[in-house]
Order: sequence, then C-alpha cells, then structure tokens
Amino acid sequence: MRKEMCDRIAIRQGDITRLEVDAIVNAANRSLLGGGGVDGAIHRAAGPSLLAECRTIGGCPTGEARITKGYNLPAIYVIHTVGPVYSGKPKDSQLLSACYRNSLQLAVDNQVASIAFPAISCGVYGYPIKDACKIAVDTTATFLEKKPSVEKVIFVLFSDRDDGIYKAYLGKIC
Ligand code: AR6
Repeated sequence: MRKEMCDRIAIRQGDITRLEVDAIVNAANRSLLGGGGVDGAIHRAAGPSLLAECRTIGGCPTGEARITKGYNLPAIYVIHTVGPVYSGKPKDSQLLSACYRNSLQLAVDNQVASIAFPAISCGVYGYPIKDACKIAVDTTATFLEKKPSVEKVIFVLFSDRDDGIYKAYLGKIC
C-alpha cells in the first residue's frame, strides 16, 4: 500500500465512545433502536437524544449506513451501519465491505475528516476477526485512494488480541 495511504490509517485499542473524532461508526442492527456491545455503549454515552433521532430514521438494511448527531459524545456524528450476521457464505464479505464503503461515503457527504470504526460484525454477529480485518482495511484503503477529504481513519479494537491482529495486518501491507 502507498505510504500516504498507510499514514491515513491508524489502529488503536480502547473504547470508541471516548474518541474525539468527527464521526464514530456504530455496529448497529436493522432497527437502529439500540442493543448490546458497541451499540449499547454508544447509546449510553450519547444519551437518550440519540435514540430519539434513530426512531425518526425507520431502520437500515444490512450493508447500508445512516448518520445522526453525536449528542453527548465527543464525536460530532454517529454513522450507524448494519453488519451481516456471519453465515460463512460469500455474501457476508460483500455486505461487510459495503458497510465500510457506505459509512465512508456518508463521511464524505458530511465533510467528516476523521472517522473511527469498531470491528463491525465481530461480536454478537460472529464474523471471524482475521477475515473481517482484511475486509475492513482493504475496503478502506481502496476508498481513501479515491477520496482525499477523509484525512484519518482509526480502527478501534476493544481487546488486545483484536488490536494485535489489526496491527499485524497493517504491518504486513504497509
Ligand atoms: N469500543 C470499541 N469496540 C467495542 C466496544 C467499545 N466500547 N464495545 C464492544 N466493542 P458487537 P456486532 C467491540 O457485538 O457483532 C448489538 O447488540 C466488540 O469487542 O458490538 O456487529 C447490535 O445492536 C466487537 O469486536 O457488534 C446488534 O444487534 C465489536 O465491537 C449486534 O450487537 C463488535 O461487536 C451487532 O453485532
């Protein structure tokens, strides 16, 4: 991968709700009405106004994305995307890639220069982290090549193990 692209991608271990970026991405479900995992953490940190705005959206199909304000979060926006429930079929990777692409496109449309992603689908939805990491990083790098307005993409991993997997993959391609 080109050095300029590598410099625009960062990997961090931690809690995505604490990040001071223009937008954080939520691994939501199709209702957009909250849940467990990172979705629950984002709603708790943003406060009830986030759920109120989500109610006006009317859900989101798998692979697509929707944007709301960040309310009490340090982030200005939350981009909600719905990852696939892992089934082992080729459609999984297409849908997961679409989550990253559609979230990044919403970032471009809303002048978001810095955006943080969790490991979409890698919790309750059961996507194997190594496969998901490759899709996340490759899809993002391809997108960034074409769109200079997104200056920084941060992948935020909750566990040390997942953080190590992402860092090893980025180290291999950069
Ligand atoms: N910051 C960063 N990453 C986190 C955080 C956090 N605060 N909390 C959890 N993770 P999951 P999914 C990681 O299950 O698999 C919800 O109920 C976690 O370790 O949150 O896409 C929704 O409503 C894992 O690696 O999302 C849906 O129903 C990653 O975030 C369903 O879960 C994603 O795990 C979506 O499942």
